[in-house]
Amino acid sequence: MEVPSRVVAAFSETGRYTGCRSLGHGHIHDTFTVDCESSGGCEKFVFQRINHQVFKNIPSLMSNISRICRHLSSKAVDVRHALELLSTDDGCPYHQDHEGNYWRVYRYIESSRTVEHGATAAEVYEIGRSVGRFLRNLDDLPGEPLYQTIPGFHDTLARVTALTKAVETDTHGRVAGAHAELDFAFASRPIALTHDMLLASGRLPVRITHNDTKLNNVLLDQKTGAGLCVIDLDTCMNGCLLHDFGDMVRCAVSASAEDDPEALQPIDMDNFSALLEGFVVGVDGFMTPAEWDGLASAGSLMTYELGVRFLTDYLQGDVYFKTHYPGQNLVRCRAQFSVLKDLLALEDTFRDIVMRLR
Ligand code: GN1
Ligand code: MG
Repeated sequence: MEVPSRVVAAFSETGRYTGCRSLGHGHIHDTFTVDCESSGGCEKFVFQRINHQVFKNIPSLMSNISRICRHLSSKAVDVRHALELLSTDDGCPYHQDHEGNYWRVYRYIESSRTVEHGATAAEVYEIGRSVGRFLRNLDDLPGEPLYQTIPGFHDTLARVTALTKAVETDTHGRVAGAHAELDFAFASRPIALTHDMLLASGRLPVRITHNDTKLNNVLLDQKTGAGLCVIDLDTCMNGCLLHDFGDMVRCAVSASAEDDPEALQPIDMDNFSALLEGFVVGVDGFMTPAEWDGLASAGSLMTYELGVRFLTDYLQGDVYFKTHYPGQNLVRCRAQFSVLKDLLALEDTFRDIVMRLR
């Protein structure tokens, strides 16, 4: 698939379309880099066809993202520290093509790279610092609260309820082949309950959070490795800081790919420490005591939640996450649960590391 030239033409600022490649490994949208030529020379843009099954209200979604980009760029000390969203000629931050698809465009951030898995301590430090800075910079976003793009996105208990429903309906006859994973998922429900009680206690502040902080959603400088910019802003909305920290822990401490059928790599404690140090520098003093208390178990929570989501999608016939082979969502679930077992066994050690830094 390519970006149709009529779509590129809708954003006339880009110039004349000369080439296109697919970009990244996202599970939701279709992403491309597009080369264009204008009197100013050649320039690269990132075009995304937005998944409007997942994000149903595109105008509200894109209004969130425009506000966030403008706010972050007003604070950025370097143009590469904030995404620049382009508008169509009539000033709209997205374009709907004749097939009903929605498209948006960012200026490509030059000399940047992402890490998929197997990150070094230096890389996770920079990723932690970038996400911390991102949260801090969004703390004073002016205006109305952001639109909730996916309500209940990190309501882990509701995710477990959705799994229960998927088991009851068993629309694809897959429950029989997933007993071990289902038993583990339901036996681990206290992880979700504990966090739910903490949230309900009101001790955790509601902040603007990113909600999808896997490693490859942070761009690093190709040469220096410095953290540049947090991308993939669709799920930015009111949330809990621990979800952002926890999702980074999930990816930073295991060298395995998200669908590694073995996922036997040992948990990397140095990466946990580096991630935490970077994050603490980035948020620069704004964490509350309850947030500090939750850091050690945040990785388990997010790993559990994602395992449950992959398992639910597997049972429902792979309708949400893109898959590249049959059974991939079950393999992803197993990999998450394998990492989760290791994380749970190490929570006291994580707690000691957090205490030392605190
Ligand atoms: C999806 O779009 P992408 O690939 O960055 C998902 C995240 C999951 C992640 C797992 C909107 O993120 O919640 O953690 O896959 N995003 C959405 O790889 O559901
Ligand atoms: Mg992404």
